[in-house]
Amino acid sequence: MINLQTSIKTLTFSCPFFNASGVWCTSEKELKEIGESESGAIITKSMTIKKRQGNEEPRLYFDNYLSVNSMGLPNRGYRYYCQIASNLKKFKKPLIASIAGFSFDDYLFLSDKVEEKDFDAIEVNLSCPNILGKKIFAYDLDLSLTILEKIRKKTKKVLGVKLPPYNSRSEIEYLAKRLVEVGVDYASLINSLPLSAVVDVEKEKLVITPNMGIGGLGGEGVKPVALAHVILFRYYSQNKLEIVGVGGVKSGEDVYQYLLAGAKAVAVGTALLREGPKIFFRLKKELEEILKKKKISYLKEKIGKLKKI
Ligand code: RRO
Repeated sequence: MINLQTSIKTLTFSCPFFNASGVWCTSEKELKEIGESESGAIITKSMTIKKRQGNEEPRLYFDNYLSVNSMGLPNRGYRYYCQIASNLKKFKKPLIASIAGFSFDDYLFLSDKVEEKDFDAIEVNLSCPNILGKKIFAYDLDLSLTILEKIRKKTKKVLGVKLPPYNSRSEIEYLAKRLVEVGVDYASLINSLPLSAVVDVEKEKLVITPNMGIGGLGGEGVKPVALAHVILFRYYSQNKLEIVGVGGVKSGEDVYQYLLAGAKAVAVGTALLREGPKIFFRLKKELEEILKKKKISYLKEKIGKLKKI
């Protein structure tokens, strides 16, 4: 028997993968389908205070390699997710509330509201790339840290943060150290790559409409960027910050790469859009096959065990 169990603080994942927030997690029906699958956890679409229709369509494109989206935070509002949380507990897997605000106060309000409910963790999404006129919060490092510090003081739940890609080691070093000091338990690395465009050659058009057709990139091209973030955040936090790897996971091999790099689990976005929740069954089989070949019984033993170059 191969044991795929991993954990982040009090969250135990029977399989080291789950849906990336935003994919297959907006309605109760979708969230239940994630619950019924081999996914190791359930995370909601980032919820805002008021329900949102999101940006105009077409706002999502995907193919065999990539996705680009400018969804604009369509979600049912926090009341809906708080109401259905108890119905999702029966799946006996970690239930994570992703929250997204437009101001400092929004984040505090939302974290208070989900605190009272059956969620096991709060993931603070500071990296939505698609709200025109709003900067990505997480590019203001000190503002982000202040938000997280305030939430940390109020919540007993596991606290995570979803971050965007950065382009300097010094920012990552500063953030990784300060996130540990603030008491953030884990970081989900990384949100989609902002400011991306995909052209349809047949139609001679961009594939999505909102925000001049420019949105967040997902898929296999993102994986090397995300892996570098996993490695650097682990290094600069002296392995104290737990990591969920996000970007381009579509096979058991990809999952294994992220775990070697130090992630405790991975979240699946673009490939989940393509295949639906049955993808988790395939990922499990592929991961077990890799471990069998390598004669490893406990996946946990391999976390962070990338060999020196
Ligand atoms: O809804 C979105 O446009 C969106 C969000 Br909140 C996010 O965090 N990442 C993304 O690629 N799209």
